[in-house]
Amino acid sequence: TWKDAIRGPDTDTTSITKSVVNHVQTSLARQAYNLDTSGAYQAAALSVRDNLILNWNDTQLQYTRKAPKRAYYLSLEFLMGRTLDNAMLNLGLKDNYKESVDKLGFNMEDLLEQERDAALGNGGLGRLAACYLDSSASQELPVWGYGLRYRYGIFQQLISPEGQQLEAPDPWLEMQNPWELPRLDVNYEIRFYGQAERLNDGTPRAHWTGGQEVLAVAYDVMIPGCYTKSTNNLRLWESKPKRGFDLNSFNAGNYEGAVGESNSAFAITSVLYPNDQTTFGKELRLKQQYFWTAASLADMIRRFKNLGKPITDIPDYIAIQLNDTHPTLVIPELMRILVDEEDLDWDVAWKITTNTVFYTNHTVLPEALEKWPVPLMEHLLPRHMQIIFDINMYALSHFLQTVERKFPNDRDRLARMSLIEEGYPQQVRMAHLACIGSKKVNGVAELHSDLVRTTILKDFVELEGISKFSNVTNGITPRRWLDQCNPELSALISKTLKVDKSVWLKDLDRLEGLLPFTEDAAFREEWAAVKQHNKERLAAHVKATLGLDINTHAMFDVQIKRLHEYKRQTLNILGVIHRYITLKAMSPEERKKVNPRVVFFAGKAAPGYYIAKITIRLIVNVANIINVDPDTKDLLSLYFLPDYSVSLAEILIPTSDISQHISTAGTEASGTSNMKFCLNGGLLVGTVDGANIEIAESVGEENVFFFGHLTPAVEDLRHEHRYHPVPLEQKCPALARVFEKISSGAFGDAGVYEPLLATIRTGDYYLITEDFDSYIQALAMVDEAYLDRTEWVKKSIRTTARMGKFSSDRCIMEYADSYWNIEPCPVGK
Ligand code: 26Q
Repeated sequence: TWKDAIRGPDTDTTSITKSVVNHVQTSLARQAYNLDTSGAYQAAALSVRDNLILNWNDTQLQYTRKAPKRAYYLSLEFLMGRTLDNAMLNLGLKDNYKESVDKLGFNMEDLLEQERDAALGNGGLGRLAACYLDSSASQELPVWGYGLRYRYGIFQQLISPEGQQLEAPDPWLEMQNPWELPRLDVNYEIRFYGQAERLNDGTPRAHWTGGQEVLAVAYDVMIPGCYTKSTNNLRLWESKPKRGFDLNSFNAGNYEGAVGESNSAFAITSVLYPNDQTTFGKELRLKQQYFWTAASLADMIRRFKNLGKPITDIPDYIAIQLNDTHPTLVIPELMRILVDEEDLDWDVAWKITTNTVFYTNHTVLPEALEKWPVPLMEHLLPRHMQIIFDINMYALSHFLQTVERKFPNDRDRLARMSLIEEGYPQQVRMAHLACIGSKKVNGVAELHSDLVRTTILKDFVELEGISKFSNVTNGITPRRWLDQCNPELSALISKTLKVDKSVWLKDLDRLEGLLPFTEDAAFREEWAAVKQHNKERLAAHVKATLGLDINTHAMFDVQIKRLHEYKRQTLNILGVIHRYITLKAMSPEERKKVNPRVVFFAGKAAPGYYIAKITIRLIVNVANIINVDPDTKDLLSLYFLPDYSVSLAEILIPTSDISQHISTAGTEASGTSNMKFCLNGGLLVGTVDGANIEIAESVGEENVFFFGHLTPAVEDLRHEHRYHPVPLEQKCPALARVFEKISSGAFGDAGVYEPLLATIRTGDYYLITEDFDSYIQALAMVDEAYLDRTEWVKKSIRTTARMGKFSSDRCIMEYADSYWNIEPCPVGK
């Protein structure tokens, strides 16, 4: 069985206990008799790690021996969360470890709480990368991740009593990290600045010299597959100064200068940028991008060269997936290596490059498309800037011929498609570079991929043909997002299906087997009891961490995601105020008929995102008022839970009755938490956007609460707002009453919120006023549906049962088959 295959010989409870105690005494150099919880966590983690290392070694040896084509997932973000629980579950050893830890006098739950999240990401894009690693290993695919080992992850969010977000650093490596293996011997020199001189010898070659050189050092994070020996690698690079024999700096006596340079080398991987969905021309960010792509590519090429194949075989052995445009420099860097170092013809190099690289787009918001000023790029990466200009000319001359033939005299088209946007300064359009440098381009949900094809990359589709542009709808790993975060539901599913979870967790369509049980009253009771228990688990957590009492007998209504105007947390909080006003106007008799509701928000705002921070203030101050209002507090309460993280999501998601995914239509590329909620039996309130659409197709539209305008209407409505503005009182009286309430000072100094309200009153780019009425209606339908609890639980069961499509195993197999052309490479076969 898989158990014997993936476990070492010493994985019975007695051996595990021995191993843990041994780690306490040797690795930690502590006495076993006065161990604290933190020490017990460290020792258990080290013991689990021993298993991972053995599997990792066997897996990597197998890859070396079989030399399969490999895929490399390049992502500046990997939002991993905690590892211990996930590793024990994937190894099938959690019960044994629990027993051992018990014997040693500790509680496993307490141990797990000791681990800090690895929060090397902002949100969806980073968590997607983490889910894809889990699925790649679980599917036994030869896939590695490449990223940066930030010394500081996403900032820790503190909320002041007045609702101000404060940011504190996240020094997650302060305690030792048992999940990484430093590979100090695996390192590469990375150059910045300097001069690039073309040889002008009839070849496209150039010499790039001078400037600053820093060292990239590898740290390997083991990624265990679920119920398989396959354990993949996530290689994270750390920057440090190159300490060579630079006689000049010795002779000059410039010791402080040398130390200064070392500081700037360390700076490259010091911190994750906390901005998402916005571009800004920070030099250090561009330095991070090049440092990481250059080190990763050097590593791949060194591994490829060990195979002894001709360099032109690269596309047969390597597929590189770009997680958004952040790693786009891999394209000019690969061209530089092939042209300058391998002395290949430009055309040959370009062919290799465009057969190796694949690009996933995650946004169509214009302000989020990455652009870099040409002067900055020229200064930092002079050779790459030359290559980008050359690609542009080369591509343009091809374009020119084709475009001239297809679209005679269309100069606008060439200007639109150029890699360089004219202006002061000129800017490099990274999405265009990623597109023309890639074999395939994909979006992350059907609607989004359509928008990519018809808006931002329309011209490229017309030129290169539609088949290069396709879709891979996002997914989530059911291991973390069901088995790990909701063990009771997982157990209930296995019991009901009479199928071991080792089967259905890797074949998620099996959940459909739950459908007949919707008619089983006893099963429904159990289903509802799990949800109730999860609410109580959250309530206990909130009590312990924030000292607040939550009514666990209410409907739980959750919106947790990065704060963004397009995600419209404002719509939600304005809706809460509307509900509050409505409740206040009711008689005590009427109120008795109302079902209590608890609304949860969580999410971080980028530190410089002024409007998003005001939204948090509004939420917190509304909570401060309504949670103590004796007329309504039993019927409506509101919480903003600070410092949203993967670990907090794991507690919150299994509690939801409904969750909100209410972006303006056409703005949310996919969303992935929508999938997590549905997999755990929560229903969606959402707009017709991103993956909400496909979720509804799968679970049945009767089980989703849709509202709002559709994507095709959005542009016209915006146009109307700009050119024929209608006063709010006329446009949306219900919302006008909410604004009046806020302006009356009901939630503190109204002036604080004015800039936020103004964005809605004038312009209303995200169409709050257009969707407000139908939003309120949708929430009323939720209330009504919730009255029939039997029917509600049926909806919940059906939703979970039909979520099979959204397993990230499906996504990763699509990438493997239709993009990368790689196959499973199981260990020991
Ligand atoms: C870019 C340049 C400079 C600095 C930062 C950035 C940057 C960083 C992070 C830009 C974007 C991001 C993150 C984007 C993101 O998380 N997008 C989300 O990706 C998910 C996975 O595909 C989708 O489900 C979400 O819809 C999408 O918003």
